Amino acid sequence: MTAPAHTRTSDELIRAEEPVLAHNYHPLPVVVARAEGAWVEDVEGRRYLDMLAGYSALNFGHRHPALIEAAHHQLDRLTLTSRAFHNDRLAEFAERLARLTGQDMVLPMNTGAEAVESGIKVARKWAYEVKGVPADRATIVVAADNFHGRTTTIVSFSTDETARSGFGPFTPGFRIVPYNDLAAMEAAVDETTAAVLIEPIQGEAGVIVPDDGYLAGVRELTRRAGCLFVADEIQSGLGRTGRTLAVEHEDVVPDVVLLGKALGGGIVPVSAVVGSREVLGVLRPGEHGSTFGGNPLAAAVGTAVVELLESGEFQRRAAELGAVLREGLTALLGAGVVGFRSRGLWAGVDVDPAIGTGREISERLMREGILVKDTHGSTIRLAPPLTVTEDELRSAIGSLEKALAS
Ligand code: IF1
Repeated sequence: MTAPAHTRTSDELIRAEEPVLAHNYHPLPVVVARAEGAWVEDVEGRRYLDMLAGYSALNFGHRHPALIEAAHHQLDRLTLTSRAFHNDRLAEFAERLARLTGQDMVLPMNTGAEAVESGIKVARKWAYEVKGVPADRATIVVAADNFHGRTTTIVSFSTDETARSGFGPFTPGFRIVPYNDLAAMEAAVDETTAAVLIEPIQGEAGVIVPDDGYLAGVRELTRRAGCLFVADEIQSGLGRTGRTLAVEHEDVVPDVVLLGKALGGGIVPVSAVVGSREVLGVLRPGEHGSTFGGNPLAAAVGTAVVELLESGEFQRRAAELGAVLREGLTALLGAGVVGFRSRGLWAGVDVDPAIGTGREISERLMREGILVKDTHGSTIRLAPPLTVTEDELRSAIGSLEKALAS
């Protein structure tokens, strides 16, 4: 007789997963049972400050009251219709998301990878129907060290062998250029190019912030070449960097913006492709779709997320507390931190490899009551909920200092 899950200890639950759960992750040995705001609690009641926030899917903290209220309200009315019928939540979600992002139209999907895949399909169709690229000849220029998701087409243009090898054959039509290199991008764009697809800040690569002027350069280059600028803001967007979208740091408006993660408030998967009418207008009935895309529960939660962002309060908090984070990390340079990149409440911190790997540092931090995730090598990523208080942030930096010294 298997004991009901809620009476098993953390260790028992971790052991129970082993024979039955695919091993596509190597989680830290912590079993979260409940959470609120920036804090999570494990099965035994130990509390941790969540400095990963679901890879930036929990920008508003765990179970933000306004988002939970919107979800509860919708759960008691209607959760799914499919898009074979209209529902009474989708118009408002599309209107307010388009306004928030300064775009004309919205294609609602579910996961980030689906938004990326949909963006690729729309860019290609735009290239054939509007730009006049010959059928099946469209190319898309992407950056080395990109991360856009895990589907076979997306890993086709990954430069991370761990994410790519063993999953071929791969989708053709992608050209890879170094990130933050306008000359290389210029050389790769030609009359077959449908779009340039980049992250305004590369997340998984270690929060790589490009030189000032890079995003504006990509905007100018794509406009001149007559191809689309598609910005993947799935991780960098929705307040994380101190602006609604990271491209706003250079006053750039892409042709297409891909959104996900925090758009679902940490409650349901919600993603979207937002763009100009000229681009998203190429889709006609039956040409693209999704069982859950635009469902009323997702639209209700997504609208509540957009409402939180309309005030600008979370963007301001991320900018102000981002200065505290930057100051705290600067003080650790030479004390175990060999370098860092940050924008708003998002940082990639390079730890001295002699002190330990990113994983070892993450495990030490876990023992200090702080949850983070390593990216590659000895780099850890810090991305707390934008609701984190200044005291919580300062205590996390203090814990990092202790973990580096121990
Ligand atoms: C994992 C990190 C990885 C993303 C950007 C699209 C997607 C993601 C910029 C796809 C997803 C997640 C996936 C998750 C770990 C995390 C991640 F950078 F955020 F840390 F892997 F790089 N564009 N990122 O960051 O969105 O389909 O996952 O909803 O796969 O391990 P998704």
